[in-house]
Amino acid sequence: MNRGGDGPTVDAVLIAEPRNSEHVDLNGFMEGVKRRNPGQPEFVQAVQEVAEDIFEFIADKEQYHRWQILRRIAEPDRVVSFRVCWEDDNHNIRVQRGYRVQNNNAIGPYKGGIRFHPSVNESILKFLAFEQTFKNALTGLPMGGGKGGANFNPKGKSDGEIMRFCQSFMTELYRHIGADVDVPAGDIGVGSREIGYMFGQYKRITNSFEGVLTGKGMEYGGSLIRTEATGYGAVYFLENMLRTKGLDLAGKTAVISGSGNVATHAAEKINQLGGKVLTLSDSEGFVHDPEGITQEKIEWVKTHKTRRRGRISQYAEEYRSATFHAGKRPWGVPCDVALPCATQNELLGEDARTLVANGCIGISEGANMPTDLEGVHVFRDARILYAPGKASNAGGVAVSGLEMSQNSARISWKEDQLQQLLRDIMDGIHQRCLEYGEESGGHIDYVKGANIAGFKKVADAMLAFGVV
Ligand code: NDP
Ligand code: 2IT
Repeated sequence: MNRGGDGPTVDAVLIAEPRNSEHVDLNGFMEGVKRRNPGQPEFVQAVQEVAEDIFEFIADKEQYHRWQILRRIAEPDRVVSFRVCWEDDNHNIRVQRGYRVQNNNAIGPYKGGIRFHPSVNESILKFLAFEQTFKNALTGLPMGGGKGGANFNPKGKSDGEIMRFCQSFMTELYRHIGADVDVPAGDIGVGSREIGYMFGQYKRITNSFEGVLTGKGMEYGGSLIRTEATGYGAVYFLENMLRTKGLDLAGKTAVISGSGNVATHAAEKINQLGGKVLTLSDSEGFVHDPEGITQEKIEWVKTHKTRRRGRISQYAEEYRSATFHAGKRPWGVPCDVALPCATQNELLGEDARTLVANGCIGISEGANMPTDLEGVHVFRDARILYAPGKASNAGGVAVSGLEMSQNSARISWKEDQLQQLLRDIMDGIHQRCLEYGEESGGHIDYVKGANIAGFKKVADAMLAFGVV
């Protein structure tokens, strides 16, 4: 390790006697992470992806070693797990496991979504809360990182069942959150309906009306464009990346996975900017529409898939130009740009190689960690435009941050103001990635840029606090 360079003064004693030997190199550090987090592969993967860049960055910056900063960010402040009981429509008593992972609040209250999906476990929520810490720092807004959820499957549940589950979940969660403590929002399986039920229960239990959740309805403190912000932001980020090569989205073909909140709004913005969307997907397969998934078709998807909880396969029955590919992901469809917007590890190494071989020039992740570690290395090695979710999908949490500001000030900003702020924030994130990600020959490694810029802000705040 190079301990010289232009970093701050080096502690000579520390050089002679490293006190934390496992922090000396990346491999030793990762061995420790694996040992302390058995059976948590998603969490280990997220830490590895960040640590690969951070170890290079801190090689000559002794203070980050001395104060064990990465080690501390990779250990959540707390993981709360709790029982959630509810009664289904047939009067069966059901028991789910709920969580809130509060990863780090060095730069602001914990902030991050709530996920309801049968796959939810501690590993997945710890990875999401860890990623959120860097993402939120990148927005430039004062938000720490957290994530929560439950292994509850909302599919096929009645409205009454959803309400009772949300109320029971909040009956425990309320004691761990607060407008200045931890502010949850939506994620997979949690949209404005679920936020409404949870907000109602929080208000009822605490007898206080405060900005404790974001993604609220407009009638009770929500923000305009929060619904659209993640998908729109991911496309703005892609536009910024293309611009560095003198390109834009006009006439470009896009492959998108998912068909929920993020995917449909990303598709909408691609259309608005003159691109053509070829695919959408869900957990059962993908639809390929060579004529393009136009705005009218996106509206149909929003109504059928999101609001009526239908399946994407029905799209191919409605629009004869489309074909449905059961059990498959869309990465084999040749395209100019790709936006994975469904879930973690949905784009593997071989998918990444296929995309690159087919001439794809830009990837903007709408989902969190959709690309596995091998895929990340394929994209980075190919030196194509590749934005990790912590940079490109930050538009959603950014507008959540703006919702918090509006709630604190008890005002509502207009749509054009918010649209401009979202644009500005995405531009700012892009700029921060350039600052730390620009390599020789002008290539920009956005993974490195995002990891280092996010880390530096949180790390410097932690240095100011000492050992806490
Ligand atoms: P939604 O619940 O609205 O939609 C999720 C979509 O992803 C659905 O099409 C769903 O298909 C699909 N999906 C979910 N799990 C799986 C799985 N295990 N395998 C295959 N497909 C799956 O969620 P969002 O659109 O809000 O979230 C999508 C991604 O974006 C997530 O990674 C989330 O963390 C991330 N994100 C969301 C933000 C937001 O503001 N909502 C902000 C930043 C990131 P099916 O219906 O079959 O389950
Ligand atoms: O992953 C994410 O950034 C989100 N699900 C949004 C979090 C938020 O607090 O708006």
